[in-house]
Amino acid sequence: MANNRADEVVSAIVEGVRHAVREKDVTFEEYRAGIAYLMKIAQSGELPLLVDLFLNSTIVSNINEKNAPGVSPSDMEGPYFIEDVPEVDGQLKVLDDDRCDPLLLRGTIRDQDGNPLPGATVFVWSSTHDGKYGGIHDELPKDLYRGKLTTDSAGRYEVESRVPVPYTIPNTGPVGALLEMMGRHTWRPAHVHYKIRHDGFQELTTQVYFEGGDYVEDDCCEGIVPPEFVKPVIRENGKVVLDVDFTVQRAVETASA
Ligand code: MBD
Ligand code: FE
Repeated sequence: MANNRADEVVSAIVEGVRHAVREKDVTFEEYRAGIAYLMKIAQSGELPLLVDLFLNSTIVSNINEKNAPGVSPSDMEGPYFIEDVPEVDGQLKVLDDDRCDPLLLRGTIRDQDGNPLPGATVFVWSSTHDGKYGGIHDELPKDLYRGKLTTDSAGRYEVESRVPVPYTIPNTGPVGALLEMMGRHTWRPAHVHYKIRHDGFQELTTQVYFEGGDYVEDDCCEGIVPPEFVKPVIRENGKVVLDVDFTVQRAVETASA
């Protein structure tokens, strides 16, 4: 059976590309070079990076436009989320030689009415100081700066990691070559990724940043950077504390006959 949605979306994408080809009078040589580039991207494994770089923030804007009042803003998932990660309790695995300060991630997950949500799942992940993600790059272990937490009876989560730093997205492959050709940099601000799940609620994927940090306002991924998730650097007993509460939205009931 024909899929109307597929036809609608793909036709609109093709129309958008056609518009660009006409407007920029793209030559046949450029068109062939574009195809060769896409082949190279696919072979390099950087296809998710390329697409997220240009489009993840647009998907996120669509989501945020539909948020009910008070619901936390979404931000890019990025290419490095891993579903299958161990449950952690209190401490994420960090690199032995990590000279960054300890970072305490903590906060409360709530519904739209402010009720705390016990038993919610909170995925957190962040990169090494040189922009590598556990389970993705350089055969780093999957649970390096990455884990899955469950909120306690008061809807709270808490785990220790390390303060992330700004870093360049992978820039030695075809994505880096393209950005360089375009005269654009490859830096992302320091960030921590979160994904929150709870039965009966919409999944929330977002990121938290540091106030005054480099590239917060000049993200190579044209990030969303929700203002409420740009947090001051607060220290407590030698640890930086990111105290972040999230409000998730009840799932829309699907109409039944
Ligand atoms: C990242 O680490 C990231 O978070 C995003 C959104 C894109 C590329 C690399
Ligand atoms: Fe990231």
